[in-house]
Amino acid sequence: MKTARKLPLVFFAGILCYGPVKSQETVVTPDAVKREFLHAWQGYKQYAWGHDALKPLSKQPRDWYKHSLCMTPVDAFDTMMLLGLKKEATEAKQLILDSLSFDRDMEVQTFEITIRMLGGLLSAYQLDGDHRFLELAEDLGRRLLPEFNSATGMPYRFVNLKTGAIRDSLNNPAEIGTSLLEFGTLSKLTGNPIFFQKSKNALVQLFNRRSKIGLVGSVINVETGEWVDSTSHIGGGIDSYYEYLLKCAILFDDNDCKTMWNESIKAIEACLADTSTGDLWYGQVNMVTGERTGTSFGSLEAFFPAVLSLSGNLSSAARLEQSCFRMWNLEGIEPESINYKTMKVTDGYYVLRPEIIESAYYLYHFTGDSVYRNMGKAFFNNLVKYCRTDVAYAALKDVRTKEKLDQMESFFFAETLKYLYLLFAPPSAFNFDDVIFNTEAHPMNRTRENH
Ligand code: DMJ
Repeated sequence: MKTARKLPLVFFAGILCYGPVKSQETVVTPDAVKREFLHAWQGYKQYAWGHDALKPLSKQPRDWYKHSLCMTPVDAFDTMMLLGLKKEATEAKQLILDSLSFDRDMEVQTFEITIRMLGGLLSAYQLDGDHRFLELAEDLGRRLLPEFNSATGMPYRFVNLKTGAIRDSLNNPAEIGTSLLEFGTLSKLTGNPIFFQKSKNALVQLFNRRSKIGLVGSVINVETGEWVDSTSHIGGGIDSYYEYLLKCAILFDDNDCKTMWNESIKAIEACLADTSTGDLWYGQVNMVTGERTGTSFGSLEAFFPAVLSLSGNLSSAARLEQSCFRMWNLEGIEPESINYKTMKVTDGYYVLRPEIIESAYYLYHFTGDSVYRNMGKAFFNNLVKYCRTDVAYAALKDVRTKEKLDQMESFFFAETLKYLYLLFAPPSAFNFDDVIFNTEAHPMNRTRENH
């Protein structure tokens, strides 16, 4: 008893999660990931059922807008299917079909609703087959369409789901260029080409406004087509624009997207890649002059090894993932950003982001190298150690102090735990080549048929 009282809480968490544990070095199994998923889902069920998310410290529900959009169940559903959690998938499905409605007089952020909700509903339909998922997706897709009614065809950031009123013409490449996987799949499944056309046009319009050296900036006015911020990078606000160029080329066998990706990656490698420290990083430059303006890198940029490996560039992917892992190990868990020249944390926030795990999964898939499962062991153990609460998982206010925040984003279920599970699952458990994951880890089928 004396010894037991001195043991940190994480020891008891360990016993509950995996049975008696030896240490933080415990082997991670797919079942261990599943148990953590169930732990967090149980918390959502008990304290936030029917709402968008659970606040894991206060144990209160959180809704993004006036009415809940069942964001956590929609985002989590396909992970439950992949993990074989049938009972949980059935209860989530019932909740979604009973209570989710988009006929609401409220303004939503088109990017977030597209990647989490539209992506989640489409993959739910493709995995489960229930037509009501597709009906919800189509209804949502139609309500989002007014976002493209700008003079350039690039989307506004917000749209009212009932009235179609749009707002905010200052948008960024990620929010402009991250909808074609979802809108294109919706066109494929409904037979209505409008979704694909509007979304692809937005992507092309954005690409056409690249600078002479092939880069995009951080903020553009979608009415005038003028750049408002010319900082170029691969991080938040631009990241998934590049991801979708490559993924749409593959999913839709689309030659325009292929050309746009090929041109873009050349510019990224020529201007943004930085090996001046001996490691590979991608920093900030001016989109017009190519002059370096910053040496910041963070948890969002860690998506890039996955994209590089999907494009076939495994050596840069592997090198960058090693840099990302160094970032993770600075404080034992990953910060929002560091200065890679000084290797100091510049923003200590950690919101349970998945990107570094996603990249480890892609690299493990393509190389079979156990180094990525070893990284995964650190990701999993550190998440359990620093972010687990009595009822779920919590973000960290600062990785340097490990102080928790009352926040558990739905992408923790959709992405973080899904990629962790897939990293440790036997390769036969999931056929990677059959799908393209959207940026929220919702798998879109690569079949040509309408399902
Ligand atoms: C997710 O919503 C998506 O992965 C998006 O592309 C970036 N941000 C979060 C996860 O960090």
